Amino acid sequence: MNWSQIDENAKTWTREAGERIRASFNEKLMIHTKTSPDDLVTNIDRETEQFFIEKIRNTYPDHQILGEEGFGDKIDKLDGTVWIIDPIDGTMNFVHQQRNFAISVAVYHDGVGKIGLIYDVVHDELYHAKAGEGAYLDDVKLPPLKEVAVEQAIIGLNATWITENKRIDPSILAPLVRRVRGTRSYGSAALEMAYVTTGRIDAYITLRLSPWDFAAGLILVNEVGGKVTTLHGEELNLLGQNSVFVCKPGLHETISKDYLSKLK
Ligand code: 2AM
Ligand code: CA
Ligand code: CA
Ligand code: CA
Repeated sequence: MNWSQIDENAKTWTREAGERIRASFNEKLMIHTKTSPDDLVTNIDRETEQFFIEKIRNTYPDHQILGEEGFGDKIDKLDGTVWIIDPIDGTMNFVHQQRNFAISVAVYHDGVGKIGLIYDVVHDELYHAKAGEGAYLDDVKLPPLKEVAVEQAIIGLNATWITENKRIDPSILAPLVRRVRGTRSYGSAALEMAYVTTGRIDAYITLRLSPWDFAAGLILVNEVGGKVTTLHGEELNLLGQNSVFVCKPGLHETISKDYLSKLK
């Protein structure tokens, strides 16, 4: 398997997809809702996923593709080479703000992460990693993450999770919010994982993501020594939905012990 060639192709196609998305800003968007009024999809999400699928099928007919918008394959195991793609992560931001969204592309082989790309389309910034070779922002290699005290940490967290909701007792994370230096919510899981990779935030906690939301971020964060698990500390399942806890080393253990151990 020529992983350098796959990596080069993945980067080229991702930048090209980004260029098409930037060009679409001048056109009228078609916006639809999916599972709820807040769950949006546009013609550009769909067209971008189809763009990747055509490229991958033409070049690598034996690879499998798992994409959010469903134009890829129905996958129930991770055997062989699998591309996991979120054509636009942060669709609500894309629609409302025309910024704070990303393309997320990951390539796994027999369940092992090989290539992770997160492309901040508007800033033309590509976060990328090849397993075992470190993580980069464009041409700059990112240093290993350093430990930080809870009191000095900024965590990525949506306010939903400290108000009444279906997934977590708000009294578990509220005391953490009071103790940390600050919280942020960017509305793109992929970008939040890229921000943990660069150290702009120290952790990211969320209650329900799908494989395409975290597949690339998981590879990036691992390359700089960060830890990615469910809120219960388990390995993420790339074939289903997960709670996701992304963290600097050390801080992961502290937050797990002091707060997440209270989870049922
Ligand atoms: P998306 O924009 O690709 O749908 C928003 O907080 C983050 O959660 C985004 O990364 C978003 O990805 C993701 N997300 C996952 N499931 C979602 C859902 N059902 N509705 C809205 N956002 C969802
Ligand atoms: Ca979506
Ligand atoms: Ca997503
Ligand atoms: Ca998406």
